[in-house]
Amino acid sequence: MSNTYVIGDIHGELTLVNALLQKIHIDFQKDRLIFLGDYIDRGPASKEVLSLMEELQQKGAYCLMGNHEHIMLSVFTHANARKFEHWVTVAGGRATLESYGYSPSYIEEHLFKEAYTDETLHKHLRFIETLLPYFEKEDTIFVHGGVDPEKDVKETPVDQLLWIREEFHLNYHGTKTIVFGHTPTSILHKDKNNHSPYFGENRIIGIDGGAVFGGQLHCLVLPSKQVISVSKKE
Ligand SMILES: [Mn+2]
Repeated sequence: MSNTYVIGDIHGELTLVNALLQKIHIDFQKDRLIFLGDYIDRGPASKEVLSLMEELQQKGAYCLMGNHEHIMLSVFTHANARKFEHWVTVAGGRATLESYGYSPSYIEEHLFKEAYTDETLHKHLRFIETLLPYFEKEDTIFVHGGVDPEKDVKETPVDQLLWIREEFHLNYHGTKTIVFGHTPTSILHKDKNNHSPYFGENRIIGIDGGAVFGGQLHCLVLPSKQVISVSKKE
């Protein structure tokens, strides 16, 4: 029997993802491992998490793109100082830059992309370019944010796949199950203390347990729908 293991938003929490991977026993010969994106920003070890993703991708894991990887790629690709500053000061990019060895004061004084030439960082940007916007199976779609309820996933702009929230949560009515991250499940449960995966009646499964905000990091196992979780409180 082969399993599909799906892991949600990591956001630099290397210790948590390592603890979670230790709890599951993946046989890359027959099992499938899927990461839903948001490896970076806010948490302490974005660089290390990206290195781990590269390593696991080489072993056969599917690493999808999150909106945070999309932001990082775009602020390093396009010359827009305001966007760079927004990533660093609002979107959690500061923690990502720190993980590559830049000090808080250096970052404060250098809010533009040209100041960051670290080799590993640029290698990771090339890795981020290879991330898939979604992964579709016969009966399930895996995606960071969600799908446009009125469009075929293949025709949906990447921006929407990575950013969509309520419009998808409330109106999705397709036949395929959608497994997604991006929106902390406490929001979907409307209960700030409930970080467990959200199984919607409209075949949507949200698994971002908000680990970086003190919630949980989940691994959803398919087809059983078993959930394996870790948190910082353990
Ligand atoms: Mn996220």
